[in-house]
Amino acid sequence: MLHRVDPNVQDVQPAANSSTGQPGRASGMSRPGRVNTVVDSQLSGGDWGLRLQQSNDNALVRNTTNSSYESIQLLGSNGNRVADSVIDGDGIVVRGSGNAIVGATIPGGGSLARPVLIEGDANVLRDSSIGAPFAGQPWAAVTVAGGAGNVVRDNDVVDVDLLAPFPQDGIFVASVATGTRLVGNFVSTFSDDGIDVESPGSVLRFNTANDNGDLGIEAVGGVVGVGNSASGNGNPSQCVGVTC
Ligand SMILES: [Ca+2]
Ligand SMILES: [Ca+2]
Repeated sequence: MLHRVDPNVQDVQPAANSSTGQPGRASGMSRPGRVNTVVDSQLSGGDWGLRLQQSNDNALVRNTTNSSYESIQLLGSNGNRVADSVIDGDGIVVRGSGNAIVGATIPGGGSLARPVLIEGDANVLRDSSIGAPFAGQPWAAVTVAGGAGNVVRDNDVVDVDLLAPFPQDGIFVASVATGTRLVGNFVSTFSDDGIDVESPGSVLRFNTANDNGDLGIEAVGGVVGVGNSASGNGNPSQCVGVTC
């Protein structure tokens, strides 16, 4: 197992090493302007897999994390890149701005956190595969909970079945999030809506939402929609608030 953590970083905190049970190696002081990288690590167990705390412009690449609470946490951390990683367990939380999550596989199904939870501004989630939230909560697979100008683009967001006991959406944009853009996502088989947008001023372009329990896309007034499509959803309207 490769497990490389830059020795000059204190604020990148890996959880307990899966094979040794020892805390991940992280010591020393981060240096202003230095970009730290965590590459090809496999981390399981612990409360989190990788945590960035007030730490900017780092790269987390090709890691596999599986932890019991938020496998990757970006907390007060900006401009970080999470690429080509498997984020199992309880997914990823982004509390910061200008972060990019690209090429992630996020199976979902954890029980303490959402698969993807985004706060802060101008974060991007793209080219990723996201599965179902924990069946026992009314959660979405991808939640934009706040912030301005976040982008969710070209992702596959697919639940395992329609039978969750709580209404669950594929992508949910909260009313307090401003200027969110959802582009080119494929969303299917969630128990409630494929995409549910509660924030006027959001922009939805070329998304596809099929075979969900209620609507393909549910949007409040003031949402801008272009080129979206929906079919096979339980509600014959297919989409509300945007044209499909
Ligand atoms: Ca909904
Ligand atoms: Ca609904």
